[in-house]
Amino acid sequence: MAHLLVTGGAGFIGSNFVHHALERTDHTVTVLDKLTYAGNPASLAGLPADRFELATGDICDRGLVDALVSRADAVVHFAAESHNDNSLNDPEPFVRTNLVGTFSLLEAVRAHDVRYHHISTDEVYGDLELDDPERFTPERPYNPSSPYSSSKAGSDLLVRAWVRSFGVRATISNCSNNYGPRQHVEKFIPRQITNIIDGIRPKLYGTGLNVRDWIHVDDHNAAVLRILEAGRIGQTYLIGADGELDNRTVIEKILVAMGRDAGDYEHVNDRPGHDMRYAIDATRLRAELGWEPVYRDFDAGLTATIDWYRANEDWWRPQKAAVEASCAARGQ
Ligand code: NAD
Ligand code: TDX
Repeated sequence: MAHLLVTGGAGFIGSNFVHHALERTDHTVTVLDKLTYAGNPASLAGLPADRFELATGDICDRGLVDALVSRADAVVHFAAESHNDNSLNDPEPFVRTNLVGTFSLLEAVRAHDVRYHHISTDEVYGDLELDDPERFTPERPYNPSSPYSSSKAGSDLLVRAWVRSFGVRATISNCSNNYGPRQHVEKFIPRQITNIIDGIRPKLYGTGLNVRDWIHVDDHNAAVLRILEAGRIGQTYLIGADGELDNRTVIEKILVAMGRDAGDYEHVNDRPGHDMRYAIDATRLRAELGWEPVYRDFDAGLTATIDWYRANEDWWRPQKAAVEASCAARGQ
């Protein structure tokens, strides 16, 4: 049994991680979360009070972080500004939270010699052409495109330096696009599901030929638990489930699953600098740690996700109007 400090645990992936870890292990968990627009305490409702607590605060607060890290056996760092479109509108919080926040955590785990796992994204590698036979591997040079992905790339490099220079016991994982319950409605799949519920036509950026490599959030989190248990210190693990689909296909699948015509969507302005394709080669994770995805049927996972948004309108409704207003301001 261990005590985990989970940053960003009120967000999409972090909250699913906390549920997953409390169900499958006997660990105890403290979540540190600033409860920004993206953090929702309702995502942590119903967790056992004797094994879970929420500390509301900022990962950039060195004193708070030091105190929480000092009583943890391991830190799992999910907290971030996570939305590319927001980073194009206002990069400042991305630099602060993703870079300065990671620095603050690294200094605390260094001071207290606490195991650290750093959650990152495949977007640090930039993008691939549609017809490129290669996929991302851990050896690929970093080449991020957006303020979001460059701030995540910088945070990964801080971790690598703290491992090499100070002997911090850290691992890094870079995962592809997640889907599942409790994802903010600003993101692609929840935005389209909730648009259809609201009688709004789904919105496809640009041509919609851009490819994302989809993985269910529980498969991501099972891999993170496995890395915490058995990952090699200093190692980078890529997490992906061979789920490449173009955005147009995903919108058509959502429409059909919700009983609508597959062509009932509209093209809107493209994202500036829009990455064309991401694709993960997860060989190291599979071979070294024996991880395999459980959710291999995207259509089934998508249907369950649609059901979750239908059943949990109270959870997403308060965010929806603001998201649509900011998309409309960008012609999206
Ligand atoms: P999210 O935006 O849903 O959640 C982020 C959480 O971090 C929120 O609860 C927010 O309140 C909290 N937070 C933000 N700034 C903070 C601060 N300064 N101090 C404390 N808490 C703060 O994000 P997500 O989609 O769950 O992503 C989680 C992590 O996974 C991020 O590091 C992201 O880069 C990474 N990731 C996401 C995906 C994806 O598909 N969503 C894929 C790969 C990697
Ligand atoms: O309304 C939309 N229409 C649309 O066509 C939205 C919101 C998005 N898109 C497109 C843009 C992307 O090609 O869908 C794709 C997915 O978009 P997002 O959900 O914004 O995700 P992406 O930019 O790919 O980044 C996500 O995966 C990697 C997460 O937000 C990141 O945190 C993670 O690192």
